[in-house]
Amino acid sequence: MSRQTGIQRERPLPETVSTTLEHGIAVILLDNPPVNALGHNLREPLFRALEAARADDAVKAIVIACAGRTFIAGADISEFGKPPKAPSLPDLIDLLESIDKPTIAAIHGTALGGGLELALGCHYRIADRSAKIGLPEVTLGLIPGAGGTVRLPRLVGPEAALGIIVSGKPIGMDEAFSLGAVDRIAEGDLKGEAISFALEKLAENGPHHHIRERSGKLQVDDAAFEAAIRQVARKARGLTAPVKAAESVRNAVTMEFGAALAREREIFLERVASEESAAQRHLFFATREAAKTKGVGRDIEARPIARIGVIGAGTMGGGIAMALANGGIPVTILEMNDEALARGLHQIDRSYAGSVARGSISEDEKTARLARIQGTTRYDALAACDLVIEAVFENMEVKRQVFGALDKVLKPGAILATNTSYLDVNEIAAATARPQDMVGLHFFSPAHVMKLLEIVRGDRTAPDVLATALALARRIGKVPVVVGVCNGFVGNRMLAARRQQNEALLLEGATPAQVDKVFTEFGWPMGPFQMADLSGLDIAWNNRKSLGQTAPIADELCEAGHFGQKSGRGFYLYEDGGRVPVPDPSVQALIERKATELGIERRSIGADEIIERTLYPMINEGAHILEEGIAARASDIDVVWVNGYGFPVAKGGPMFWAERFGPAKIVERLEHWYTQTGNALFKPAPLLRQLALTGGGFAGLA
Ligand code: 3H9
Repeated sequence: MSRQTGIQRERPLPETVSTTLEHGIAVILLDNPPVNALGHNLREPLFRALEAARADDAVKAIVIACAGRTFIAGADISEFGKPPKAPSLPDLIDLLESIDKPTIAAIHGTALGGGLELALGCHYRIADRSAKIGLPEVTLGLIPGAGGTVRLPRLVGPEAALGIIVSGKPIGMDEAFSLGAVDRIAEGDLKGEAISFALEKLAENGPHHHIRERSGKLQVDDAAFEAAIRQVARKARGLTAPVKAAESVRNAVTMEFGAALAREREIFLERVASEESAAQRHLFFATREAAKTKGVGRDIEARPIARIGVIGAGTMGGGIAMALANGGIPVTILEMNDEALARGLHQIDRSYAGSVARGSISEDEKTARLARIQGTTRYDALAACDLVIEAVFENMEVKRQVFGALDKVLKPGAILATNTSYLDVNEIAAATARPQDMVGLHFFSPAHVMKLLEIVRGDRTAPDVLATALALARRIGKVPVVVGVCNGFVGNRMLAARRQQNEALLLEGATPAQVDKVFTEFGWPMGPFQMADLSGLDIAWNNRKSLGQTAPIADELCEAGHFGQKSGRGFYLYEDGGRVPVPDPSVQALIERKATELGIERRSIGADEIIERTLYPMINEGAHILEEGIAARASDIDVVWVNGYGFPVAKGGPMFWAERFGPAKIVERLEHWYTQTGNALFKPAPLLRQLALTGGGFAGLA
């Protein structure tokens, strides 16, 4: 029998929270779609429901459960940075901890961030076998702010808590149960089992301890724990949140409960106000927005994809095949002849063997992934594929031939995709009788590692083809951004603008090490010359030759056999086959000689100038891309750069950074360089000018 509690009858609760009473157990059900985020609209009625249940003598125990697809996925991220509204999440947890009746969180889906913290305010946790729990706050530039860093160590031990908190990665139920984070795994009806669990606990007649009263697990091996904390700082890559989160976990061990909690709150509020967190929160929403595309609503159904063909088993084709196989999709990979095919398959095998050796996958997983990849040298073997991705040489004629051949063998409705990184997708589509089925799928190398997938929408690409590409990206764990057709699309087009001044800076007085240092100090993982050495100078050289372009310094380096890391010399010297770049006097001599030959007088170049001549043109190009509608939103550009090119996460992407840094300052310096050089690269884009005048953000202009 279930009945509404008396208190609820007197004053009906808002829709997000309802309470029912079953066998003396109050089940407080939260229903705040889509993910039960703990916004004020949920906190306030939940507070009242808990107070009511605490006061109601008919209530012997309390179960907190959620409707919909998941338990609480955390605080409502969109509320951060706005004036706080009571009750806060810590208020709610304080209230929970004032309740002596057994309180039980019934978890399904994902209990994340504030959701898990609320569950840690309960005496007990029961969870569905498929549930996950975690504290992902560091991925938003935050630390848990409602007791996560203080309570979790008491529940699972400081070392395990540290790992969960600084990685931000959710854990599954086997691990959660063995650590003691959940008390029971439900195998069937979660709500029913939670009520039975509550009745069991009542029958045991207590005592029921809140986590704040438990300290048995707080002992640590000091040296090992401190070493683990130092390791966090080393791996943080310039991000503050993981370091601060680790500090807070240490406080949980060294400070008394209340003091540690108060300090956690202080750090949390500092983090909420930080630029780093603003940038990461921006990226959270930007990533989700990027997956939404005009004309591709929920009503557009994706085409079914059971097998995918990949043309070309080189670095790119092999990487794409692995990305698909890793996502569980059977792949047929086509090469021109048996020898090239064997070479490609061998490379895939070696790459997986490397993953096994590093411990990132098991031998069984390697076998399973390899079993999903079949090789062929015959186009008709692709007849059963639902999608074929071409990853052959970047030459329009070659591509047109490939798609002409595919057109003949593929079934109606199969999708044709090109991995071209700059060619005109519309022109390739014109080589087929089905341009509506054609799309660009631009993966980034190494394709099985890099998260970004630029989905290039041709003039005639059908909406359900785009829906399929978006669904595929999700299935294989990529971050998709839909872009329009232009040379280089979003990423490579802006990269070309960023690169244009590199050699000029060297000729005018900078050194490769100086330029690279400015980049790494900005937060990039490496600078452009280290990057060139890593990817191989010969590749760009061949590209230049095929396009009739030259680069005075890089061309001569290549002629002298400086191909980068692989040859031990590039813009830098790499001693004993190592990867540490050492400035090379012979390269410096070459730069100086070239400057003299070209009549350029060398001078001292500062960090600001390097930023102004590399980063600003790239932002300017981003503004042109927006003007032309190649990207739908400035935030899409940010998603491209963070996921495909290593733009520092802490700065939120080039367009977000530009908005925060000051468009007026950027326009002023672009104008300066335009006047100095007459180079169109520096001519401020009208949209950027407009932003400089009006302030606000790119989104407001659109
Ligand atoms: C925190 O808790 C701080 C506390 O320690 C302290 C507080 C004092 N807020 O991802 P999806 C939206 S920090 C607001 O596509 P999925 C999302 O934007 C928080 N909105 O679904 C999207 O909206 P739309 C710690 C949120 O099934 C829609 O929900 N928690 C939030 O692929 C669907 O999202 C986290 O960091 C939120 N918290 O994945 C968890 N979460 O449809 C963040 C989602 O308009 N969330 N939205 O585009 C996630 O990781 C995933 O959303 C989840 C579901 C795994 C839950």
